[in-house]
Amino acid sequence: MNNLRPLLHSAVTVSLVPEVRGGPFVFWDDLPTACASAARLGFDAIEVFPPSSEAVDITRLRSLLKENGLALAAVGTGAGWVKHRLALTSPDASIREKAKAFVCSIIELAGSFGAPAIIGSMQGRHGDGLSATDARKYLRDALAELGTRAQAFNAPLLYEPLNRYETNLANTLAAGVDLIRDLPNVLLLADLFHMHIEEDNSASALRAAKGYIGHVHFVDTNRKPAGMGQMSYAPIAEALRAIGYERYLSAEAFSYPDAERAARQTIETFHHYFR
Ligand code: LER
Ligand code: MN
Repeated sequence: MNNLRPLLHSAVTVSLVPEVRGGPFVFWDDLPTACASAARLGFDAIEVFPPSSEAVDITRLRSLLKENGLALAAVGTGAGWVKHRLALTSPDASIREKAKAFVCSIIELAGSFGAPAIIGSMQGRHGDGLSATDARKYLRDALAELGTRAQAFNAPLLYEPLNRYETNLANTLAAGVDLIRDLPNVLLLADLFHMHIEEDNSASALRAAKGYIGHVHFVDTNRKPAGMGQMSYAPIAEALRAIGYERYLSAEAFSYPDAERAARQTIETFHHYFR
């Protein structure tokens, strides 16, 4: 690779889960169309949100990526929660085991492309009889085990702090660092939407989390595509440059006003601030 290689890479989400329709994913249902559009607009990769690992035909995905010159940036595990109500911090040990098995199968799917799996809503929350201490222990134990599993694929496991309406385990990057600091092969996913709700200053939070960020969800303050809300991208771009971040900015945003225009808006903002 020469010096002209861009340091940051663009990705766009594709949901294959009808149950989350209306959620923050740019492309929906149709992997071939999503890959063709992503490639035509100049994205480097796609991020896939599948219903399960078995629902994805690895050979077909591999050829689709190859045909379109795309990489796989990451794979989400949230369907484990949305479809099966599994969580890594369930008070029920058998549900925790099923949650780990679900994530593990996604780690293997993503890992066969050298890509990371994402723990977002599968982290769950404390309350309803589960103490914050026990929830934190369950989550850290699960992340340690799953991070070790991901090591075999030379990919990190991504843990995503979420805003207060989605979890009470870690809402900020600092809380995320505190949770994962000593865990094997676990990095943070910095979602700019959640950060805008929870951080005092998103750029400062990114700088303080130097060395711990493995992925970024690239989106605006209102969860519309980057550039359609009030986000100040210049200080965020500067912070990511300052901490030497060289991974993906992945568009996890509403398909607004439609998939094609959401993707186009995202890539324009990406080129403006990050390349
Ligand atoms: C997933 O990446 C995310 O950001 C969450 O809001 C999903 O619940
Ligand atoms: Mn996210």
